[in-house]
Amino acid sequence: MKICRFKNKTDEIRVGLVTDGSTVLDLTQAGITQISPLLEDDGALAQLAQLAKGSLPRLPLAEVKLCAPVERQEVWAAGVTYLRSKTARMEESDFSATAYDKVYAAARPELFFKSLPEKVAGPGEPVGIRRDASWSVPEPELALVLNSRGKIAGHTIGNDMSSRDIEGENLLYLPQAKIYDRSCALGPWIALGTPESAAREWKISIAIHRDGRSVFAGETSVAQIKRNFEELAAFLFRSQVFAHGAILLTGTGIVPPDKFTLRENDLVEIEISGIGLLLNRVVVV
Ligand code: DO4
Ligand code: MG
Repeated sequence: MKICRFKNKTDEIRVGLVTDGSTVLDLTQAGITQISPLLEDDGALAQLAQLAKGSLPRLPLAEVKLCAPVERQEVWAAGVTYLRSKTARMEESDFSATAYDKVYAAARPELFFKSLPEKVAGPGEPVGIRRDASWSVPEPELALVLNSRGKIAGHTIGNDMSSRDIEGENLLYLPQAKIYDRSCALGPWIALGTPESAAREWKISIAIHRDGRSVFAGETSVAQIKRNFEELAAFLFRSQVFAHGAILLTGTGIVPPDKFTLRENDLVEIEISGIGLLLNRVVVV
């Protein structure tokens, strides 16, 4: 079951249920004006199944503007959770290679703050590359949608846009490589209620187009993530309260070749088989 935030013709934000690939059921008409209470409620799936059978207004998906599926949740990210991410980062910086090697094997994962909710780019909105970076890449990642109790209530697609030259120069520059305008995209919606065992069967793929032709494509599988999701969520919630819940990106397993860097106007398409497709164009910020 997939829930989304969308804008109707009068630009009001609404909450919707994506009932098939092409229709949105307007849940706002049933008094559901935010996604967060649904994430808190263990009975949400049953409630939504009931509403899906009712007579709420249905809108064609193609006619609504989807918004990032985040309200007041902070966005965090896990790093070096795939072997591919570890080796790419060790090659990118001899200076920090040991740190990446150690964190991959350590009991405590790498977790870093990624974005305030209001700074997240939604489906169809631009993602940014820094004007002072020379090596910029998208990082296609499965995102866990956690409620205030740290429970995984759903999953969405995340893009952890990164400046590899800045990160590679010195590990202490990581926040600048990771956090800047439009460096985080989420969407197109939240898939609710998928157990980890089923989500681990999903494939993650990325396609980057430039001037109408493909310049990079890659695929990985969620099963390649070294750590389990409960473990990542539990570390995030250690000694920290998230009253509105949190979004946790689970790391990237797809790294373009070293000669590849994003350019303005590139189109980034990220697909996760059990969720959908997130599409964003690149701007220089
Ligand atoms: O340590 C740097 C960031 C790692 C990361 O973002 C990833 O592995 O996805
Ligand atoms: Mg990442």
